[in-house]
Amino acid sequence: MGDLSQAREWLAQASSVAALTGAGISAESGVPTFRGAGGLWKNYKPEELATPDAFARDPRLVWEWYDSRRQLIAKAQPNAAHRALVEMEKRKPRFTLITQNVDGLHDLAGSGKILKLHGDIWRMLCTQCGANFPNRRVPLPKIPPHCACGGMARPGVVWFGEPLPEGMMKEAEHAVAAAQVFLVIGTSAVVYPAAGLIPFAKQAGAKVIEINLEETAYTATADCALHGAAGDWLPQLV
Ligand code: BV8
Ligand code: ZN
Repeated sequence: MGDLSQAREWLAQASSVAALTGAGISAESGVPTFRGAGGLWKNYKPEELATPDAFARDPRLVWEWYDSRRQLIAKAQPNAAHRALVEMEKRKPRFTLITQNVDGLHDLAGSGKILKLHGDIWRMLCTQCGANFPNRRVPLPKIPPHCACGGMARPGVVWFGEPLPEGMMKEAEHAVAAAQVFLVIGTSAVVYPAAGLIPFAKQAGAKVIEINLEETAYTATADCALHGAAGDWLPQLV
């Protein structure tokens, strides 16, 4: 399983590093995780609301959920874990941050190269003209919000059942294949194809270091599993 000193050694020797983050890295910033105890949306499961069908059926309800998340995220600051990854990016010749999160905290922390597998809660897509535009209004003055063309806008995120942005997984796979170390931070590793990057990294020969509060399906195959908070472990790793 290895431990902190082993992980630090692998990381120190690596010239190319990739990292996959999930909701757990933003937990210490006060942003509730998807499946954790403080569950994002009490009455509904994210898998029921974060879908095209839910939006087609009740755009107002889905937008009320996203607006409440935007209001919460707007008050959140990056934490020591986000900042440790910014530091790592500065020190490594090659560093690629791959995130499942849509909260924008990696951008706020100062990360440069970020592959946003699941989109961005601070962007909107027009259902009519297809425009993809930033919108940081909190709270939204009108729900559902509309595009300048008059069309109804949807959140700029990838819902369940929707494909990831074109070429995104290919770019993530290239980064993982080139990495000597693959950090997997704060993800329950249940959402695909994102979670598929973990076995992909193993097969590509990278050392997989998992940092999580709980065991996941990939803890056993990790080269090193650091059990605990990302905000505690990551600064010790850098
Ligand atoms: C697709 C954006 C195909 C929206 C999100 C059956 C089996 C396998 C797969 C499927 C299946 N049925 C359907 C699928 C596919 C589906 C999927 O994987 N479903 C899962 C639920 C089974 N995937 C999809 O639909 C994807 N698309 O497959 O398209 C396709 C191809 C071509 C053409 C058409 C279609 C799209 C998936 C993207 C969904 N969108 N988010 C939004 O945010 O509103 S996913 C959502 O879950 C978030 O992005 C979130 O990040 C992500 C994953 O969750 P985690 O980040 O891991 O968060 P979670 O709460 O689960 O875990 C947090 C972890 O952190 C925990 O382990 C906790 O212990 C730990 N933690 C907590 N605090 C800390 C900590 N760790 C460290 N420190 C701490 N302080
Ligand atoms: Zn439009």
